[in-house]
Amino acid sequence: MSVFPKDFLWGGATAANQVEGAWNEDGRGPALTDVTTGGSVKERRKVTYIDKDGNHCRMSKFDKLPEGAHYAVLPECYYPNHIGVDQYHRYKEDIALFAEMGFKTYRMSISWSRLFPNGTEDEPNRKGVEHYRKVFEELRKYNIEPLVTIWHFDTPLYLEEHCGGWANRKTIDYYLHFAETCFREYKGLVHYWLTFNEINNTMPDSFFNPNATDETYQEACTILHYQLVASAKAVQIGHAIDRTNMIGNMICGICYYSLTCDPQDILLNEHQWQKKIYYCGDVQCKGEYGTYAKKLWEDHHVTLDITEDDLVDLKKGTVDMYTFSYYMSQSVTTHTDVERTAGNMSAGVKNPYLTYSDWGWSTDPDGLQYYLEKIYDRYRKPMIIVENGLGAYDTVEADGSIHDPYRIDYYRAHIKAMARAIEAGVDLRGYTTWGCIDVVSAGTGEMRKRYGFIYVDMDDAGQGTLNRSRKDSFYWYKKVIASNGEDLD
Ligand code: BGP
Repeated sequence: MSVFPKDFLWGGATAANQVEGAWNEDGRGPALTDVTTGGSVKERRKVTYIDKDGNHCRMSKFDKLPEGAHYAVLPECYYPNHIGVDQYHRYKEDIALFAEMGFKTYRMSISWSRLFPNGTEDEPNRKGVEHYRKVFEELRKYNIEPLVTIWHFDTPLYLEEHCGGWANRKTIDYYLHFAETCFREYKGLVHYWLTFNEINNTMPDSFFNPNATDETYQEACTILHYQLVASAKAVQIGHAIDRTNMIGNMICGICYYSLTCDPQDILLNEHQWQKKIYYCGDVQCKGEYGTYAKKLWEDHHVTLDITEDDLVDLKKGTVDMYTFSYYMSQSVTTHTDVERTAGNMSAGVKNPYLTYSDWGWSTDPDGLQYYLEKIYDRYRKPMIIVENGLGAYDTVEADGSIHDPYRIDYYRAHIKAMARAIEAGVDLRGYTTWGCIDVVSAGTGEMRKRYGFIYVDMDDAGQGTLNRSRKDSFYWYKKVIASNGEDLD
């Protein structure tokens, strides 16, 4: 007998900006991802703009737009998100492939600027609204439950450039208007919602950078506070519109370890969990900031614009379920004589018990079990793993087949870890693997960092037919779903 509940939500996940393409079609406005170039594990993606003297320039996505400059699509640059994998036009074909694998759910996001091109309009762009309605209806045709992320790293560029983005409290209202439109328009079609993708990853430059300045902390904590309030208010609106809605948070779930048993390392590790994992999770699940948050603000001289109403909203807007992405664990230490790793999102201390991907991400299924057990015990809310997967190079054989045993091994080990966590009492309700179809990498902008069960013929320079084909893992996952997680061979 399978340990997975009989209605377990097996499926896959993507995000609008990484799959849709059609970046300027049918009235869609641009998002920051549309002025972000491709990159690689060694060379970071860049955001492009024209400065006040008319020069074409590039900067890191965490830098601020200089005075007098404006974001711009430059003719000499390639922007992979403009094409994505063309799912905007090929959603029927993709959904048919998901259905062939037996998906019970498909996690996707709604592009904010497809509904509200600038983010500030009163009325939504009907073509955008109708597009997603057709997608949800297509999913329902196959009994695939949509699991929808409202915000997946794609604030409209206009809001970023002209309204101060998330550093401005007013953005909460724009977001809520967008969220409310989604809840109303898709009532009855969608029941599972996530308010913000990887909310704790929004400002990695402070929370993930040990050398961040107080000023960066001030900005990061402000942005996070506004997003946390927006999330809590969205939960309340979503429930008021349809009380059967299951609304979750979404945390970038890295499992942190202390590298040694030096008590200083143990403390450092605990503080790491507080700052990076509990900070948002506690607000979204318990309705208030943890005690350590106040210490963090004090240490970095942060003064937050928290109103009495905010405190009430945070309390009232706790989520129904805890969802998270899980790719890797990371180790921390106060010691300096240690081996380090390099990679996007993963620069840190090397754990000698683990292997690392070509992008420097550790493979650690036990870390997933640990994370599930630890977090479930903390919040006692249903959980869904909404991202997990291995970014790898795939080779297309002469006959068109793609053999990806490394991906199957990765998933097998993680599904076994999920089963152990369920046996230990965790209320795990679903699993959507990341990039069930190859997508543009969020971190590096590459196509060759592939996650999919479905291969997409497209390279890093935008060359390819965009044709879809099934990898070996496609047939394997189909068996896993058909056996409700029992047949992992
Ligand atoms: C998460 C994001 C996804 C996704 C994934 C893999 O942080 O929510 O959008 O892309 O990471 O990361 P990458 O694309 O950098 O391999």
